[in-house]
Amino acid sequence: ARVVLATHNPHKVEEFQAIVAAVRPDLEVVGYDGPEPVEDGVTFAANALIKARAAAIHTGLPALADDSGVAVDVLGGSPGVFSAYWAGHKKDSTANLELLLDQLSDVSDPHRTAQFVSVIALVRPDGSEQTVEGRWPGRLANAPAGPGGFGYDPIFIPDGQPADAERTVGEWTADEKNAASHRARAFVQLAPLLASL
Ligand code: ITT
Repeated sequence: ARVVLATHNPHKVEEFQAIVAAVRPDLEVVGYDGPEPVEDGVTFAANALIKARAAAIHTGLPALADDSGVAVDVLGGSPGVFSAYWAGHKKDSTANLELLLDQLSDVSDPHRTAQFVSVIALVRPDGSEQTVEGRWPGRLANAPAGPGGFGYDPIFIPDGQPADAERTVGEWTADEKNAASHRARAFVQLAPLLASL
């Protein structure tokens, strides 16, 4: 079976290919370079559906789209759906994470909790739609660390690590991230819905 992945973010493409290969190796994921719709939803689910619908209509294939971000508890869930543009209209990951660190400069460790959130939408050519959500709890570091991943990975410390050896996702390998991430947690829930494709 084939699905089109409606994203223009090459890091997401790479992560999806690894996650799908581990969970549904028979599924062929094809890229999408069609027009980018306006993402004006106020929820991850709304934006994921906007992107997946556009790709399903454009290609005639079942389409998947991920809308994701980081939700910081002390900021009431922001940046949330605004994660890609937190520091302005340009998608500048360094500026985004520096602004977020600035905003949290007075917030000490026990209060720096956050979650990565991924909502994946599946839109079939017959118009049927489903969404699943994965959350990855953790907290924000005081300074970026590590060369890996993308976006906010260098400042996100996932829960569940040994206290004396905590690393940001920027310091994790791609395999480690793809086995644990919000995106992987969402995809695991999606896998049964893809059984009929
Ligand atoms: P598409 O809309 O084309 O898929 P995008 O990067 O613009 O690509 P989003 O609108 O969903 O995607 O924005 C997600 C932003 O949230 C992304 O740019 C990162 O800043 C952040 N983000 C999402 N997943 C992340 C991850 O796994 N690691 C670090 N940051 C992440």
